[in-house]
Amino acid sequence: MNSVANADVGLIGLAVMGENLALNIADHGFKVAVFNRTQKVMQSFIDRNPGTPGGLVGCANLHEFVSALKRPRKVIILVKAGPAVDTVIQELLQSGIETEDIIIDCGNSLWTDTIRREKEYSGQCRFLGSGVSGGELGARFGPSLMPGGEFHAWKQIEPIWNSIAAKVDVKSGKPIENAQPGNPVNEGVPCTTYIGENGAGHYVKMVHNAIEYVDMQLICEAYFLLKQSLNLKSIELSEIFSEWNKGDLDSYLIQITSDILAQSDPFNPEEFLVDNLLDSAQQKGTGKWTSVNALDMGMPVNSIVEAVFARYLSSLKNERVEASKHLQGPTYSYQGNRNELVRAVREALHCSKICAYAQGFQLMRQAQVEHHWQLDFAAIANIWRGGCIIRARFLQKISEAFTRDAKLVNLMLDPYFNEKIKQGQASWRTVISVAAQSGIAAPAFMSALAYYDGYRSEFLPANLLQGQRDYFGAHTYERIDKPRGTFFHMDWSSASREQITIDFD
Ligand code: NBP
Repeated sequence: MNSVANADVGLIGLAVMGENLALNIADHGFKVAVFNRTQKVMQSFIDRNPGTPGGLVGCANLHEFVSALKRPRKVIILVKAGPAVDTVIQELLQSGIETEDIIIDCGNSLWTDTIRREKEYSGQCRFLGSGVSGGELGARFGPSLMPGGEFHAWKQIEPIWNSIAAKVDVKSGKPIENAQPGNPVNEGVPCTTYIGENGAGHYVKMVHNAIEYVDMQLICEAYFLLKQSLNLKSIELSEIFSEWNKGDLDSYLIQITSDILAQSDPFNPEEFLVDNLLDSAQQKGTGKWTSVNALDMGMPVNSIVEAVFARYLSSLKNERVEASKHLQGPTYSYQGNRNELVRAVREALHCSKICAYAQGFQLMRQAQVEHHWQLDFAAIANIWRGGCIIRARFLQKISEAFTRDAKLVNLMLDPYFNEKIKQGQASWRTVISVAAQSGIAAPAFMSALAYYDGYRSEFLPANLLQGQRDYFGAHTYERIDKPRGTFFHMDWSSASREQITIDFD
């Protein structure tokens, strides 16, 4: 039993993320009190980790845990997102947590839950929601941290967040990745910043995850297109991705893709592991939440939604196996130059990726209006440069774009990205045509191009759509030669077909 209140911070939930984050914090010299519902998990954690620089204090119950913390107490919760978070908060409030104490939910909570919790627990504690990205390794050696909530509460945890976050090099913006247990990275710019009030941190983390979905799906489509069209072996594909990682596409996801593709199968060492993995993907919900939110707000995040659907379609494995016996595809097979297709797929990947990020940032722009947040998009891109799964050279360019113009309406309109799409779009279209002719599904590539072509079109066929809606449902229409907000209806059923102006007042 620990009776001295000398721990700098407390952490509840010692599964993968909690365990690693606690060690990261302790490595930076902070004393961490830890608690886990299942006691033997906590005890095993303490036993396995003696002598961390800051020190760990194992607590047998929440009263002991709360008593171990310096005031104002700072408690990180890293339990399964959902009802467990409320259970833990309620238990903390019954165990001595006071008004000035700060509870930080670092799980993948739905941002609307964070907004609700901030209100619900107001006056009982100060509540923050912080996105944590980077998985297990990020938590251990430097994640990207996206905190939201009451600003003064954030200032209290800022020194810890700055210490434990991933760091990027001041000049190049590249992640500094040489942390070791007990020897963390301390120099460089921390990948964390105050995001905004109430649920802003969790919202931005959710969009980060959704962009991650598209990034992964695009890479998978690039892999599959090259594999199918050129009949390449996994090791050849690994070399291609490794080469791509030296240019504009330099990123953690491209790097791990190359590594995965080079891995031999432990069961069959003559074969590659990836060729023996089931083509059925799961998901945990952040991509779906983003898609639902985008639909609610009326924002066209085509590629994000397609990336979620692609996982759903992949999971219909049995149906697909059956359908493959009945549904005919084309007989076309690519006969062109190998290197040209490799180059074109790289361009297609780059252009589609620009569209995916454009959609994510466009969505956040709309969300800040709805929720009265003031999001700093350059800062958000900055903190995604290191620690998180989507870390990439590309993020530096996004940061520069929003630094040039903080009010940039769409990333594709930034001169740098505009030029990149201009350079790559012929190849992008070629790749999509190869995919379509070959019968290879490439939903993220295709939806990204549709987004690009739709967004850059002064005219879309929604004029006809207005006519159709008015014809069958008297939904009215606006005209190009009248001010916006002036509505008309055609009396389609009568012989005279008179047009009347509708006054909605
Ligand atoms: P899990 O999401 O698997 O949650 C397991 C932890 O929650 C255990 O410590 C468990 O305690 C505790 N817990 C549960 Br379940 N119900 C509880 C309750 N009612 N009261 C107290 N504790 C309870 O752990 P994780 O994968 O480490 O993720 C933690 C959070 O971080 C999640 O929100 C996750 O979405 C998020 N996240 C995860 C990753 C990742 O890569 N895994 C990345 C980024 C964010 P027990 O030991 O007693 O069962």
